[in-house]
Amino acid sequence: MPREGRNHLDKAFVNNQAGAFSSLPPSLRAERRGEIAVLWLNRAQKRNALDDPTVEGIDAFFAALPDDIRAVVLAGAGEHFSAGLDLSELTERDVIAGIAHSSSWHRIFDRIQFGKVPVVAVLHGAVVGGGLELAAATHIRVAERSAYYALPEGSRGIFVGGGGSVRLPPLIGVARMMDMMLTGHTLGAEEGQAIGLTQYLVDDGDGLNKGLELAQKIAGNAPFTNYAVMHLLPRIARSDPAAGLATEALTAAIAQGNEEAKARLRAFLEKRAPKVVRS
Ligand code: 1HE
Repeated sequence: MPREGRNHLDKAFVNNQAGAFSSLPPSLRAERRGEIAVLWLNRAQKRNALDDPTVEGIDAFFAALPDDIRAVVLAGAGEHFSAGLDLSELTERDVIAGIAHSSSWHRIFDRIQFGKVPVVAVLHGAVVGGGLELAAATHIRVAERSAYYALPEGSRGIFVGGGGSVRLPPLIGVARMMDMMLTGHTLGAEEGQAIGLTQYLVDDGDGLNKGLELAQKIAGNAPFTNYAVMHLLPRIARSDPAAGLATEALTAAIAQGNEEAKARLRAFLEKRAPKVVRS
């Protein structure tokens, strides 16, 4: 699909309509696909640079996500996913204002990572600075081959401020992050896929469909399992092993005691549920 066509994909565009999504700034656009919400960074003329209204709009979108939405796809309009922080907003901030700004990104990106439903990011073109930090707060990352990743903070005289120093090392490693920040080294889509930054790599133009397909699968899971994967798995993984195993045992017990789990297990045993298929 031509990139320009992506802005006009869905005639059922429901942004800002009653009962749908929160009111959004023009730099964002939301649409509903059944149980899936698609949130577009919609500021292509500025390469989806993240200015304050956009980041606050992301906050509002995730804060007021309708209860029947089971997964979100996050994508960028135009040629790039996001050029990161809007650099034109930086010049006037003093230290205290800078701390408040970074803290607000932390709160908002936490709302994505530890929110109501899993988020699938579809990445293409530049995924830079705060754009990469935003992608790191999502749960599944799909890259199109055009995607590349950069942390140009070093050359700009700034530092990551959207949680990158916490979320990126587990994905790409401290050494690689240091290299990207110190030398401006960029990672290509294939490299990002090889190191596990993205879970899927697809051809240019196929990212949205792949993201929607994955979101649909996620939406079909038991809500408690999705919750536990989002909220408990990353915390268990970071905890000491004894506490982690105790939390895992509790989580497993809660999950299997759930009526939905019992119904799903019965469906498999009675041959009404699909088998595992090799993907
Ligand atoms: C911007 C921004 C931006 C583009 N803030 N306005 N991020 C960066 O250091 C990346 C800076 N951007 C770029 O390197 C390039 O724009 C791209 C490689 C992403 C795309 O290049 P290209 O040739 O497609 O676009 P362009 O011609 O450079 O930019 C088009 C317009 O977008 C232009 O404005 P115009 O008014 O002249 O048309 C650019 O000024 C504008 N634009 N990127 C503001 N980032 C929480 S801390 C996070 C810290 C960071 O994110 S640091 C990384 C900052």
